[in-house]
Amino acid sequence: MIIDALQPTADDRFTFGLWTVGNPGSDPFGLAVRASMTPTHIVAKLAECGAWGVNLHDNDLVPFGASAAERDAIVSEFKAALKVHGMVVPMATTNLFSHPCFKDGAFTADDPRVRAFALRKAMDGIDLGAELGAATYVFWGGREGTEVDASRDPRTAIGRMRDAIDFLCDYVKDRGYAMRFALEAKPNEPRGDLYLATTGHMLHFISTLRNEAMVGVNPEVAHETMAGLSMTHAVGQAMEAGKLFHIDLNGQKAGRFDQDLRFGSEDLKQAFLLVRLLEGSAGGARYDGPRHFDAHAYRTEDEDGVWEFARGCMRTYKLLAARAAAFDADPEVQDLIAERTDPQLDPLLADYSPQKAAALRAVTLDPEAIGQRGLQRERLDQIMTEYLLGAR
Ligand code: GLT
Ligand code: MN
Ligand code: MN
Repeated sequence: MIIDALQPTADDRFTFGLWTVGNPGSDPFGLAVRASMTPTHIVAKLAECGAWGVNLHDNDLVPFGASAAERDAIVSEFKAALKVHGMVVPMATTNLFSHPCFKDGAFTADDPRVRAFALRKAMDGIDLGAELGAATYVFWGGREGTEVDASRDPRTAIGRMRDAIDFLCDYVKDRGYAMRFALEAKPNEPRGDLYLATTGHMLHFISTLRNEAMVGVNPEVAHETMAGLSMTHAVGQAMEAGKLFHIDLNGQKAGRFDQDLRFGSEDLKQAFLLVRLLEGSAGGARYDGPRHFDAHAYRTEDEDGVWEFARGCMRTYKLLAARAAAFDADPEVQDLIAERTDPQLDPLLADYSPQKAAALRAVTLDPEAIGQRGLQRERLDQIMTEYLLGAR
């Protein structure tokens, strides 16, 4: 039997949201181009494509305003489908952006009734996530921003955000759920400016929480790229801090609206470097969480195109992982990126002491000679390009 090395397996931990493959293609200028699919149909088709799991917002599964009995019936039908198709729900989240009551924020809204409703909705969503076995709960504050900064002191907004996240952390602990939170940043859209605009903003915000240990980040390729930043650097900082709890993979051109395109469909080099980092092929620790594709098919597609899109995300990830492994196993690459060590200098460069400061001052250093040295980055980057193009 020939095993297709690109066929996804459960070990790949590939996931899609109900809202991603289920996206009917409507946009601010046009109507839906695809019929909506039931959650159970999506589960069956994702399983067929080789995905490991499916993620959801509360209202992707249970319509807003459903009665308790309706909710329970929907959830038990969904759980049955998960079981039949061997799928898991690793992540859940709350829709705190669609309903008109959230038009000026949810957790950061000025009206205490809105904040109360948002907390209640999030608690219900957490219960739903726990029931489905989700170990990660995402918070994307789509409406947590403003167009009219005169209306709210940003410090007030941040403080309210902190109160809400800490409140919900305590709720999770009180309920005894094995669940961690992952906060997702975005610079703008749908608001003019969102508070907590980048993964870097989020990492600092998390350090101010009472429940810091159970909160990490969910960086998204499109959102960091919209901010003109390097996703690879954002993810690297999160990993170094032990805070990469989840990740949203997709494709995005800089300087545009949130495109949420198929993973790897734009900026292949950035995608390669990101996968290389996540897979640890350059030597660092490997990310062991879900690889979630927060993306949707082009508006040109019918349902077949949607599954082509889903398979494409996973296939490209695996191709990039294989290309990164080959790149990092190449002796020429290893030679070019070999760490330079210096037994005399290295111990002096961390953990200050007056003796080390004095020793540093005594070392002979020749900045002119150092400045003349070529670093062969052209060679390294060209080799990477050739791996990406299949020439090596
Ligand atoms: C929405 C958003 C995504 C978030 C989802 C989680 S909702 O689709 O564009 O980036 O990850 O709330
Ligand atoms: Mn996202
Ligand atoms: Mn996005």
